[in-house]
Amino acid sequence: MNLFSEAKKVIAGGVNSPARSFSGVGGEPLFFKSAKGAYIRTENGRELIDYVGSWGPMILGHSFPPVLSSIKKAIENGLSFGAPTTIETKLAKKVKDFIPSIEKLRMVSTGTEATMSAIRLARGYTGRDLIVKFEGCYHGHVDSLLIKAGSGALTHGAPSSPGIPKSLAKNTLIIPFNDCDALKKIYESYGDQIACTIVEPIAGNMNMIKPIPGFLEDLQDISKRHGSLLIFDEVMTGFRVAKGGAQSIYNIEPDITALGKIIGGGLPAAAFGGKDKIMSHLSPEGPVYQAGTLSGNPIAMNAGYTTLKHIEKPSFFEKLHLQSEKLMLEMKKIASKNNIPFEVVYEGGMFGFSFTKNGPIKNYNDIANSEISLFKEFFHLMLEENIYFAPSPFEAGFMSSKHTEVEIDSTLSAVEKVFKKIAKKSI
Ligand code: KE4
Repeated sequence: MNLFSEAKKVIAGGVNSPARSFSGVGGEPLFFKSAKGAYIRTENGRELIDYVGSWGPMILGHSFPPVLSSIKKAIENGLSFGAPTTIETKLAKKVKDFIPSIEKLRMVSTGTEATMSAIRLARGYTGRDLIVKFEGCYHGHVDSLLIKAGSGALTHGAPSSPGIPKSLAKNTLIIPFNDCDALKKIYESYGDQIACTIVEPIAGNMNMIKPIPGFLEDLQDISKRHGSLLIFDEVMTGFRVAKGGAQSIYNIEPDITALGKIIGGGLPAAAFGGKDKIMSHLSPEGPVYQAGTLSGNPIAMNAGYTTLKHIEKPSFFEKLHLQSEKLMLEMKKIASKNNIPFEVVYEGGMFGFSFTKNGPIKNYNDIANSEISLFKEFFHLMLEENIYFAPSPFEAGFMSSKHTEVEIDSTLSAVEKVFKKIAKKSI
């Protein structure tokens, strides 16, 4: 029985999220049955080394025993009360320890809810309607953020999906990532109408792209000067690139931070938080409404709390960074030995690689103009070697503490084999 055809009979597109559909690489999506540590097992019994990690949450590896036991213990007391529990306070305090710019937070269930609520809060707090986002950054499927660059540069955005009213889209201004001039121009034109700028401080949805020196600092200064809020979407980078997220690496203090993925330890949980003077505008204290039946779900809170407890030692991220560094630099070495155009980026437990002759990617156009077909070929050849990278050239890769020398070395020997095959074909 074909699992995908079965799924397509009852689930739209056969998947509950397009990112897992393999539409970015061709072919049919894999169906998984179980996962442990750095390994994930398909329904038909293949065991793969997993560098997707459920798109980020599995930083301790799959089925991390202390997380599983904290969940088992919590479910004995019930699943959901729709009322406050002490574990929500415990996790919120732990998040504040990790990310000091957060004085108060609000738990939600998905990263989309976190960013959607953060921009509503920014609009409510400033009384302004316009928001600025960057081409290629993804913040979840929020109407105001599923917007692509309009016709000319620096113009009002256009919906990147049907179903989003143009009247809403025009309130979102789009500029290229890492473009400080465009940022200055857009604030010169609209500064006093801009409620917030939202950015992935290290972009992870157009492959992995780091901010160029000065970009985030300019963003912080210009936001402050115009009284608009700076929102860091750290749903992916939070607790991933460093204990304190990207903001701790670049020493920037955003007004609001959105978090997700790792904060739930693999269960549905996310959050947004920032200065108390901003967060106090949220209902029931303030007028900005935001709510959620399963927000702060105690099972998810326990999974998230146990996860953060096991990644809080500085040595955790020092080691994770070395693992990512070894994989990326060795892959680059093998690629150049085979004259394959290949660029790599990495920070903490996150990495990206692309096939391009044009040097490091700095924005969406760079990755869009990279050799996408070569990526697809590489992806499938590596899958044949039982190595599972993200099924899209626009996604990032995720290392876990369970990817030891063994997994990294077998990945690299697979890369040797595959790059040789690709090089031979191109002669
Ligand atoms: P969710 O609503 O999917 O929990 O989070 C949305 C989101 C917000 N912000 C950033 C920076 C994100 O990366 C995401 C979601 N990331 C994608 C992968 N690039 C999740 C995978 C999927 O959509 O299935």
